[in-house]
Formats: sequence, structure tokens, C-alpha cells
Amino acid sequence: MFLHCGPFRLDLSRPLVMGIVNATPDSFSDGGQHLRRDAAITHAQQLIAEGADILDIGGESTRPGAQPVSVREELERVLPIIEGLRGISVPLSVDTCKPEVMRAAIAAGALMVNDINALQDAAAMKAVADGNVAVCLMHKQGNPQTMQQQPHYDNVVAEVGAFLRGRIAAAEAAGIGRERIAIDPGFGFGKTLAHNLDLLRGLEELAELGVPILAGLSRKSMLGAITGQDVNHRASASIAAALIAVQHGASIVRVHDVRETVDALKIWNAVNGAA
Ligand code: 7PJ
Repeated sequence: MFLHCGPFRLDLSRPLVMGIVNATPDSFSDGGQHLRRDAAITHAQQLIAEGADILDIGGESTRPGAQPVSVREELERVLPIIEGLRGISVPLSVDTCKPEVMRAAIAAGALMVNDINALQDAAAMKAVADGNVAVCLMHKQGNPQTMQQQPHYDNVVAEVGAFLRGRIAAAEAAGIGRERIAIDPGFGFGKTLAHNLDLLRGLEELAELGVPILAGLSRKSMLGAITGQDVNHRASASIAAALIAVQHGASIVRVHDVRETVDALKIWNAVNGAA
């Protein structure tokens, strides 16, 4: 299977690593806009050197309880980073729900849109359809402000699968070819620990939808709930979770700890005969 990201054809015969580049003020301690931009660009280059296959640049925190940011603020955070990385060797993804940010990021060179809202906003759908870029359609229940309050499913895998099937169909109807689409069950987005574990076990069922699966488990609170570790000590748990996701059918893992994940996947690849 391949994922078309603009001119890139990402070969998914081995699992790929998407490195997370945070462009939110909480991620690089205070120091002003320019220092933050330079730190993010340096970090992005380091992740590529460590073996990242894609970089995901996000200017809006979507962690549980996070507050929304304005279009202008988000643009000021992500655009200088995308512009500063122009010409790098891997495709850039922009992590946003906002159509205006999608359009500006695509114009600046982003080749993938990672939308936790799965293009449910018609203007977002159009921005991606017009852009000839890849998209990740993610499931969530509720919104980041309230989603962890009382998530409920009768059958989480079936319900997430039905939602993603519908979003794939909507994207195709809007002119986004399947070769440009990835899906994501949205670990932690309106899910209890039990829901997240059901989804991890049930990834094969989502793989039947016929498009690549992206899995984001890195440093998430579900890993803290299991290990008792705070967010700065979840690298080992994150790598274990990434490997399990790949074992169950994920093609792309979205991670903070690129070097460690790349090494873990090299072992997986060696056992599974991938290059
Ligand atoms: C995800 C994401 C995820 C996709 C975030 C965090 C929260 N995008 N953006 N999948 N998570 N596609 O990284 O802890 O799981 S932000």
C-alpha cells in the first residue's frame, strides 16, 4: 500500500514514523516567537536525522481540557516553521482542524493535513480536496474541552469503524482519492482506558476499511494510567504501544521519541522480513 502526499509516494510495506513537532507555547518554554520557531525547526531537523518519515506540525493543543486558539495565533505558530523547513527530505503534515490554516499551510508546502475533526467542516473538506495533499481522518467523541468526561460506546471498535467508513466515503465523494487517505481511531479522544485497549486490539478490523491506519499513542495518559509514569517518563511505554499498534495493522505511528521508535521498528522489520 502507498499513501500519496503531493509528489511523495509513501511506501507502507514497512511501518513509517511520523515525528511530532509541537508549535505550541507550552512545548518550548517561554522565549518569544522567534526563539520558539528556531527551536521547533531545530527539533524538526533532529527528528529527520533520527529517521522520521513524516513530520506533523501542530499549533493547537488538543489534549484533554485544552483551550482553542484563534486562526491568527495558529497561523503565527505553524507557518514560520513550515516555511523554515521548505525543501526538507520528508513530507510535512499540519495538525489542524481549521480550513484557513489548512489552506495557508498547503500553500507554504505542507503535503498532508492531520485533522482530528476528520474533515467534518465542509470548508476543511474543500481545502484538502483542492490541495492534492494527503489527509488523516481521525475519530473522536465530543471535543477536547469535555471529551474525557463520560465517553460511552456500546462497541467501540464497530462504532469507530462505522464513523471512519463514513468519513472515507465523504472524502471520496468530495474528490479526495483513497490513495490520499489515512484513518486514525483517535486514542484518548473521548475514550476510557478500556476503550483505548479495545481499539488497539481491534485495529485489524479497522484495517479492513482498506486505507492505511495511523496510530497516535505516544506519551498519552492511557500509558500513564497503566504504568504510573508521568508524561516525561513514558518513552518505554510509548514504544511498546507503537509496536503493538504496528503488530495489529497500523502503517504509521505518530510519536515524540523518534530515534527509539525507529530502532524498535527495525527489530520488527527484521523479524517480519521488511527492509
Ligand atoms: C493525535 C493527533 C492522534 C492524530 C494528537 C497528543 C494529543 N493526531 N493529534 N492522532 N493526538 N492523527 O499527541 O497527545 O492520536 S494531539
